[in-house]
Amino acid sequence: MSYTTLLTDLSDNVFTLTFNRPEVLNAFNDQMAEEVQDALKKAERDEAARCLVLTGAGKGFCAGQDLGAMRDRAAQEQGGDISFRAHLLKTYNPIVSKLRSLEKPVIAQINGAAAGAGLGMALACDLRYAAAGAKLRAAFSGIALAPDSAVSFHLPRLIGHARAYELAITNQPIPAEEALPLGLVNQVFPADQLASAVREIAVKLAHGPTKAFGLTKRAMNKAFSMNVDEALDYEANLQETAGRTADHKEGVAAFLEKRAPKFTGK
Ligand code: T3D
Repeated sequence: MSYTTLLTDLSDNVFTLTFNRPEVLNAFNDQMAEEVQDALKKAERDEAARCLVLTGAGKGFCAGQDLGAMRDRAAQEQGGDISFRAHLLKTYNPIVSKLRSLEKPVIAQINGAAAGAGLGMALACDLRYAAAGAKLRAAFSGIALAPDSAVSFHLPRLIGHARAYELAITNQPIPAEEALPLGLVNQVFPADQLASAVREIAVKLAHGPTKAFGLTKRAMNKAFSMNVDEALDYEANLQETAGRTADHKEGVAAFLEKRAPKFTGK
């Protein structure tokens, strides 16, 4: 599949996916939703892709659903009533699920506004690095919608119910500098240094023990729905897998030989 709404790049074991509809701050139309799903499947399958970076072309990260496309969709339906549920099931839901289940570190490089489903994409990533001045905004209530794209799942887990609910219903924009102490982003960089700073982090992660990173993600995903004894048991199972990787053997050997490990992701 060739892409018209995305740019993709694989180099140094880092797979970069750039939303590329800058004239609308990279808002999603259906084409982009389909292309993102395809690109994520490729990145998941490709062993050379050991860390993913999601970012936006131009001055936005992603402004969520393209509202022009939404209006056109409504106009095409008889009586103007569209099925939001059906649309979410074929667009944002599979993307968010894939970002969470993909067993490689996924970074959101938030270069500018992240709103609505665009905020959902950022929150579904494992790590968020933002440009100073970039704004995060729930946006849904601005058009009288409730949160989707797992914003109602991730936001309260990251910042607690009261703050999450407040952000959702006031639609107040949160600048990256305020998002940092809230725990919504991992780090903020000057806008002109964001891409190089994230690249450095991503390349380092891409040369780490990929399987162990993936199992760590699996454990933490699962821990949301387990008690401590279940979590302990689940960890023991995952360690059985991690302990049998070549990277584990290399990590122990490197430590004992007082040298840096060379992880291959195997
Ligand atoms: O089934 C379903 O589809 C339901 C799914 C819903 C998922 C959702 O994502 S709902 C939420 C949809 N998103 C929004 O409501 C956000 C709308 N945008 C904004 O609130 C603001 O644009 C931002 C806060 C994101 C950024 O503000 P600012 O001041 O930096 O930029 P701007 O000037 O508003 O936007 C720049 C351009 O992008 C502008 O176009 P123009 O005037 O230069 O030609 C603007 O119209 C366009 N744009 C921004 N967001 C969207 C958009 N065009 C279409 N759709 C957008 N979402």
